[in-house]
Amino acid sequence: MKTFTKLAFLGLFAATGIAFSGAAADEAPVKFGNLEITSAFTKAMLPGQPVGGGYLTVKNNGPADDMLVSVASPAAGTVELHEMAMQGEVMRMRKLDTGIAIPAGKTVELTPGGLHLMFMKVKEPFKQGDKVPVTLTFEKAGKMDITLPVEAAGPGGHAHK
Ligand SMILES: [Cu+2]
Repeated sequence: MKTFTKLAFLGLFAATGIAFSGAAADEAPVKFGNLEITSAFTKAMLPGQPVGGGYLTVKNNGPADDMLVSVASPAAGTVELHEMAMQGEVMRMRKLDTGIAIPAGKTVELTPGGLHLMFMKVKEPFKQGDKVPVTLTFEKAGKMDITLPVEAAGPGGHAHK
């Protein structure tokens, strides 16, 4: 039903010549064992900007806790797991060395202003419309490959100085 609707829309857009641009949130969840990934995206970077944030939602449908322990991407020298949090009156980010817990039965969101992936030493600034390949390593589920569509630069991201 959902597929049919989507196809019908695509047909309509094709017929009327309107460009179709899919939002990340509309893309089907990527399932991997008991884990389900949705809303994965990153943002376009300014020229010369060497770092950028990555965002996604992980749902753990299984009976056991898991943990996102590391992330890698051929598009970045390193990828760290970060958290934005208020320290007194200043918003700071913190590197999470042990990883991000994905408790059994819970959904964990990595979003602008909160938990996020941090792409460091990026070779080519991400451009809107690109897809960034990422390998997520979970403590129990193991390695999982996904792609993050690059959305327009804009508010909600964060820049490092
Ligand atoms: Cu960060």
